[in-house]
Parts: sequence; structure tokens; C-alpha cells
Amino acid sequence: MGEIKDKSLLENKEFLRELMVRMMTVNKFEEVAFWLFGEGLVHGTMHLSIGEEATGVGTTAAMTKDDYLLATHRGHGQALGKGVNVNAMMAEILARATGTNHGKGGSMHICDFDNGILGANGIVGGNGPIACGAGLSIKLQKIPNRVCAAFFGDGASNEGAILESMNLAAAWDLPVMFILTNNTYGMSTPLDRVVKNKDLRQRADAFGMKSYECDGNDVLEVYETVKEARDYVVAGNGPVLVVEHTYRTSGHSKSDGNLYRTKEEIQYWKDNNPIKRFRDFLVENGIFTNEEVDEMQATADKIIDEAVEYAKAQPQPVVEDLEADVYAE
Ligand SMILES: Cc1ncc(C[n+]2csc(CCOP(=O)(O)OP(=O)(O)O)c2C)c(N)n1
Ligand SMILES: [Mg+2]
Repeated sequence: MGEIKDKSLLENKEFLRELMVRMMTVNKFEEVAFWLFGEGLVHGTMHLSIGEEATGVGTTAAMTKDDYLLATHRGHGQALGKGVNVNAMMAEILARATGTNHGKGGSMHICDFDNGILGANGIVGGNGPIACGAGLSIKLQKIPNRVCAAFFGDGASNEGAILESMNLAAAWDLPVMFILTNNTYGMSTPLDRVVKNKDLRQRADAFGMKSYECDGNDVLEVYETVKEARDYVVAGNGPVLVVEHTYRTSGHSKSDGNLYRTKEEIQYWKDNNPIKRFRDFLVENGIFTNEEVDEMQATADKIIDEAVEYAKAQPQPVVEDLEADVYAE
């Protein structure tokens, strides 16, 4: 783990515990969703973010409930971090009527306006233009202390929509945080095969935008970096780019034979996953004992066990409701 700028964080045991439980909850949610998929209870496909837990959790921990967030196709951790109800999200994954989207959206469309989650998005790079719209609404209504965060990946960073959005947000000084989760791959394609300049942070320079960078497997570094970036944005300075370097140890989606990377590479990142690193940090610094961290894991396991039990008992959507929520009323 890197240098901690705000040492008082280390005394805030409740906050540190919350960060760990959230990461464990995201991890457990996805492991269980994987099994439910295998049982035929999840339809369509699904993108897991196992190994990337610190990005979604660390970023959203630095945001307020009212901040807006646009999640990606790999957005379970982003949505759970932002505060979506776990039961409702599990019900959505199982296509139940009481899910976040009434069972009609699924994994790639989780949305929860009460917690500022304007939706996940299956269109790679599709978040950028929407974030500009949300940012413009904050600016025109002069809403104080609010930002919109748009998550996107290294692959999406080459999409025209993202580059155009960064330019527009910079030109109009919009309160947008562009959160680039660099997990090294866009599906099976490594970043260095599709870009000449691997320094993704420099993308911001082209638009006159301030940028930040952090170790995306270090949850405290992610939190502190995004907090600083958010302070800059809410002070009225315009948008920022935050590059978070991480790695997805799970496959790209449900259909991934992992033929594009070695077992050794995956193992290296499993050994350096953000939950393990945070556990080591907490224990080595005497903040929590191993047993206390085990209790956090038990808490997360219970949250997810209960969510599965809840979701399985929920009704399926009915055909009569097919067109509900499709048109604005
Ligand atoms: C516009 C568009 N192009 C292609 C796809 C197919 N696709 C789904 S995920 C993905 C890879 C995206 O890579 P990245 O942005 O790095 O995100 P990651 O999957 O690594 O989280 C692609 C190409 C899509 N969903 N939308
Ligand atoms: Mg990627």
C-alpha cells in the first residue's frame, strides 16, 4: 500500500472497516452471481470485476449520495459502492419484479436514482455523453457540491464518444470526473497492442483537463486520489480525469477461455488483489486483527446469503408490465 496523505484516516476504524466490508461484499456478490449463472438463474451475459474491487469501492467512498454516477458493463462494484440496495440488485440479476429495474435491465443496466446511479451501460464509452448532460444539469441549476462520475475502461478510452465528451466537458467546465479503470485489457486485447502512447493520463492534457493517477488495487490510494479530484471539481475548476490501474482476475464475461494471458500473470494479480492487500495492511499496522478481518468477511457473506434468499423468493415480472417504464409519463 502506498503513502497515506491523511494520517487521521488510520484512526477512523469504522471507515476502514466499512471499506473492507464493501469490497468483500462486491467480491462475494460476484462469486455468487457466477454460480447463479451456472444454475441458469441469470439470463444474458455478465461481466465480473473480481480483482478490481478497490476501484468501484474506493472511488464511490469519496463521493456523496447525491453525486451522480454512470457505471460500466462491469459495474457491480461501482453500483454497490454507491449505495444501491444489495437485495434489490440481486433481485435484478435474477430478473425479478422487485429488482432495481423491475427485472427488465439486468447486470448491465443497474440504476437507482435515489442514490445518484443514473445507470450502468452496455455500450462501451456510452457513459461519456450522458455524464456531460448530467454535469450540465448540475452547472445550469447551480447545484453546489455535486459531481457526476463516469466510469469507463482502457478500451473505452479509445472510443470517439469518450474523447469528444472529455473535450466538451473541458470546454464547458462541467463538474464531471472521468474515471478510467485501466485493467490492461479490452476483452482479450492488451492495451499496448492498440495504443502507441500507454500513458493514458496524458489524454487529459490534450483537452486542457487536470488529471490524477493511482494504484487501483490500493483502496486507500484510490479513495484519497478521488477525494482530491472531487474537491477540485466542486470548487468549480471543471472536469478531471482519474486513471486507476488495476487488473481483472475474472474472465472478460461469461464466455472467456483466458487464452490471451498466462496462468502466471493471473496468479500474480490474484496474489496482489485489493482485498488481500488491504487485509495485510490493516493487520500489519495493528489496526485490526486477522480474526476481526475474518468477521468482516462473515458480515459480507451474510449480506449476500440474505440477498440471494430474498431475490429467489421474489416474483417474476408479468407480461402486462412489459411496456411500463419504457416511456416517460
Ligand atoms: C460500442 C461498443 N463496442 C464494443 C462492445 C463490445 N465490448 C463489450 S466490453 C468490451 C471491452 C471494453 O474494454 P474496456 O473499456 O477496457 O472495459 P473492460 O471490459 O476491460 O472493463 C467490448 C469491446 C460494446 N459493448 N460496445
Ligand atoms: Mg479494460
